[in-house]
Amino acid sequence: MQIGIVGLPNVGKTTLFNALSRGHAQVERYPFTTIEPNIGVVEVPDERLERLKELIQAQEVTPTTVKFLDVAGLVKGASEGEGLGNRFLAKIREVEAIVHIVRCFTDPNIAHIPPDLDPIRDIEIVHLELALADLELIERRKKRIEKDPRAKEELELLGRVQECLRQGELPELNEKEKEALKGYHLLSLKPTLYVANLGEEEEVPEDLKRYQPIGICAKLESEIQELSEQERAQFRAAMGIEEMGLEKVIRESYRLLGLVTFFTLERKKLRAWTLEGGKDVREAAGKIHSDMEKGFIKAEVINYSDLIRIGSLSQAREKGLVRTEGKDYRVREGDIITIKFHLTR
Ligand SMILES: Nc1nc2c(ncn2[C@@H]2O[C@H](COP(=O)(O)OP(=O)(O)OP(=O)(O)O)[C@@H](O)[C@H]2O)c(=O)[nH]1
Ligand SMILES: [Mg+2]
Repeated sequence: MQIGIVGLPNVGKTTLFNALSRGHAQVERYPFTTIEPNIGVVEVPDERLERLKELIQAQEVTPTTVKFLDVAGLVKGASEGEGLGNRFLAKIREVEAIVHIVRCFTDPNIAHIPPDLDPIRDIEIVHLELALADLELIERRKKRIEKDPRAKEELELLGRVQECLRQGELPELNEKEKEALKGYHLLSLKPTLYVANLGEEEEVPEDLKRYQPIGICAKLESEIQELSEQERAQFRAAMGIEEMGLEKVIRESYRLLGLVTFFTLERKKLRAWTLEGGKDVREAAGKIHSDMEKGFIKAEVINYSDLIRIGSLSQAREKGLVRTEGKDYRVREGDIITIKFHLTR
């Protein structure tokens, strides 16, 4: 799972990236600091792991992870190769979702292009560049298939998408159409989470709320990540912070992508995994090991909420709450799964 961080130059993309990944990618007060993309593996915070660990006396706990990609800033004209535009756009095509960060903090020492602060305009600049890049791609594809009688449906669909993007709108698509467009990796259609990068004292501006952004202070978040775990806990308690902005970003990305978390427990090793929503338990097995998917026999499943309610695995078994499920069972959020499989050679 890869999530790309996009936005204008110098808005705090790398700062957010570093905070998320506890990394030390270069952050500078001038634009176009990031040239080559930074990739970071981010652990997904999940308080259920702590509770499960206690309850089943796990000795080792491994959270699930998601990859974040931090790329060069986008400017007007990027779709035509302005700035580091092209390179940026090609990288973003590969991601499953976008975190679009918009600058809301004021700091005269940190250049902003364009110079004044206008978050809505900034979002629209990015949208426009993404749409232009998509339109170009659609145009090329249409040319290639326009004489093919079998491609009539595809042509129609592309025409409709094109019309919407030209109007600055997003097309309404049914599942079949979404599927048909998947191979295009259209930037405008990627699920997007907006993040308002605020100054320490600021709130999300009223007019920005239509994008339902998560407000964070990237600089502060990255500084807090530098603290030891203990210091961090103290800081949070003192400030009364229940959930860090970063945790919200990760949680919301999950929701946006329709991802579910499932757990496995093997010889006192507790582990969380990520699965696309709607997938069945055999595909879940494949996340763990391809052999498990190939040789899948059945799965034993109990949901986290049931286990916590009952309080122990053995009692849950006695009460028949640990179910046996076949390959078509659709994995639910928080399922704890044991896969039974045979080795196929
Ligand atoms: N005051 C303030 N400064 C910030 C905040 N977030 C980032 N900055 C500063 O803004 C500057 C740019 O931050 P970066 O994270 O490098 O921005 P970027 O979007 O990755 O920039 P490019 O890679 O050049 O496109 C740095 O000097 C940061 O310290 C914030 O929340 N408040
Ligand atoms: Mg950067």
